[in-house]
Amino acid sequence: MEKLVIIPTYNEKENIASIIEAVFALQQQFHVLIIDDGSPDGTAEIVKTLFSKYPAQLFLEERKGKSGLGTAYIHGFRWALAKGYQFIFEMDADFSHNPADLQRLYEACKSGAGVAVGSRYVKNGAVENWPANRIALSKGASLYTRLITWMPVMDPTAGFVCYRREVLEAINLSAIHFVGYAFQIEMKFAAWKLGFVIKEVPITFKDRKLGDSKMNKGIIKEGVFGVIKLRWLSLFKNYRNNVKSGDTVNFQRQEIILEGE
Ligand SMILES: Nc1nc2c(ncn2[C@@H]2O[C@H](COP(=O)(O)OP(=O)(O)OP(=O)(O)O)[C@@H](O)[C@H]2O)c(=O)[nH]1
Ligand SMILES: [Mg+2]
Repeated sequence: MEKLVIIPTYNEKENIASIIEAVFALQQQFHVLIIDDGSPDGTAEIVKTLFSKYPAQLFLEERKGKSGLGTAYIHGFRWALAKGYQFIFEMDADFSHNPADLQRLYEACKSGAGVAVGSRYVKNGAVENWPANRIALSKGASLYTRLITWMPVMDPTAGFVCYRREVLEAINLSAIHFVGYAFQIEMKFAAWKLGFVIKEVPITFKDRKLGDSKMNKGIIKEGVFGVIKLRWLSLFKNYRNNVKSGDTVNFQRQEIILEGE
């Protein structure tokens, strides 16, 4: 199996079983890894009840306490690389991302992109049911990130992403600084700085219907200062060299870029 969808969870008991079923109902075959941070609502227990139905496709990593989305994904990336997956996806548990779009992200990476981003802010992308203040915050964050970093990505905070394994191998995951929205920005920034092709695939993002948002002021603050920090590090501290892993993946990277041209 080559495709793994990583879903980080914290108190998602209303969504977790149906999001897992929705991925396994797709025509393309995906494996699913849930990274649960000791959700007090019993999310992990619900995942375990599905093990007997999907013994070879469903996996769970349990961490002790809520440690943030970024570190959950880093944990998942390491797990995925160790198991040999070729295409590694990020997706939320709350149905903001439509599982059917996983196939379109996969196609984009398969046809040459190093990173495929499910994007709200390209032509044919959309946001449904979000209050005006959330849209303003999200669009403002995208504009702000582009102005400061010059990274050519219209939806830099997007959390619906497919990475080719070569991209995750090329990044020194221990050097990633951030855990919230800034984590999503930094992963794309690192991939871009290392020369990978990032392709945006239009998606319709829907507000969660069930469960509570984990968005907070700390996450926004990290984003505001994090973007400036990334720019600073890349201007004066050789960000690219620091975020590059020591592995000999340069050859593979060039191969992907050529494919994407
Ligand atoms: N493992 C883990 N998962 C988390 C943590 N924080 C959030 N998540 C999960 O990450 C995904 C995105 O979190 P959300 O609360 O939906 O954040 P958001 O999409 O930015 O905000 P909303 O649009 O308001 O829902 C969901 O699947 C959450 O359960 C965390 O600290 N650890
Ligand atoms: Mg959400």
